[in-house]
Amino acid sequence: MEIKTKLESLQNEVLNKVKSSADLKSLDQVRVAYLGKKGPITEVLRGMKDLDPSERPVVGSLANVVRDAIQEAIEERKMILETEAIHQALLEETIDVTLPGKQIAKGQSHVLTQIMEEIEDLFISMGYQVIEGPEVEEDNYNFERMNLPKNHPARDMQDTFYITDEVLLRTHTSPVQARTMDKHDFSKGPLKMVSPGKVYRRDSDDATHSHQFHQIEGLVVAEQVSMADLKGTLDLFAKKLFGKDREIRLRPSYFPFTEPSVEVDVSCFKCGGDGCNVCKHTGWIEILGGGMVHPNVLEMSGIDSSVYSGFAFGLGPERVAMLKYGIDDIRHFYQNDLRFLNQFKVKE
Ligand code: FA5
Repeated sequence: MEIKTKLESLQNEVLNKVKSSADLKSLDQVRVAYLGKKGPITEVLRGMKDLDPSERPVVGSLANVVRDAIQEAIEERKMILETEAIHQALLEETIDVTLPGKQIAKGQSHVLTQIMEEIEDLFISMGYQVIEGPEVEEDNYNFERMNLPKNHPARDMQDTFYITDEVLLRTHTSPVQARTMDKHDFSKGPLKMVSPGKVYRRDSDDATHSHQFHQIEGLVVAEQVSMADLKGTLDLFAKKLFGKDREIRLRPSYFPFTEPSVEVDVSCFKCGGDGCNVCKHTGWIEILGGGMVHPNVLEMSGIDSSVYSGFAFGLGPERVAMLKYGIDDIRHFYQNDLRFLNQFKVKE
């Protein structure tokens, strides 16, 4: 029974090798070496033909037992090694959630948006609504309802881009006055609104003019609104935007839709009024136009001008930002140069 002993020692040898296989690759090498076509077990089975017929069933069944035992041992070891490999991978691939994350570059509002929001916030805090109007506007609202009938000479100062004879790109935010007055229900209280937005003019672009720019309109209509209310409101506005020591002064002016009309100057925030290059040595800087709403404008919205009165003003946020930050050319706002824009970081 030499073969029997050989098979038994073969089984011990293989089981030891299986046990000591450190990874799946070397385990597979053991499997191929001992159970493969050229392996010793197949060899034993092939040699059976030379055995005595009485020995064949005994050796045959022993060979099968040995092969099954080896196969079983390999499967067991395989499961152990696979589980170990998974544990190892989990350990190596652990994510450290306490590591600092990647810094994502954060954008910010454009300096003009910042200025406009600052102005809107101030008026909201005084009970105003923010109302927007269309940029493609009817000639009727842009001019006629603003007391500028067809052929009025003051239309020349606000030439614009026409879409049809009656539809144009608005030249100012004042048409929102008429649109808002048309809808307002005075039984519910006074009308107080600001209207920010883009406006367009056939102006040549230079350091202080652009063919497309922004305006913020202001309008208050109620009983007994006076010029003193306009002055008080704009005084607060100037102090809030340019510093608490600022003063304003009103100069007579002309707009077809206000009567009387004024240009509003703020005392120079750089020199305090003594005269410098910012205020062109006058001590004052012009910031906006305004006045008392013309009775014709009220009446065209069906408002009784013997009962109601109002004030209105219109300012250019580009000019306000230029003054506030000492910017010398309006075109910087539209060129999207980050070296310029990054100087106006929003305070967190
Ligand atoms: C008006 O547009 C009037 N609608 C303002 C107004 C409203 C007066 C309500 C009375 C009552 P004006 O044309 O002056 O007025 O323009 C107002 C502001 O817009 C100017 O003070 C200036 O800041 C700005 N502005 C005017 N033209 C340009 C331009 N081409 N580029 C940049 N800003 C401009």
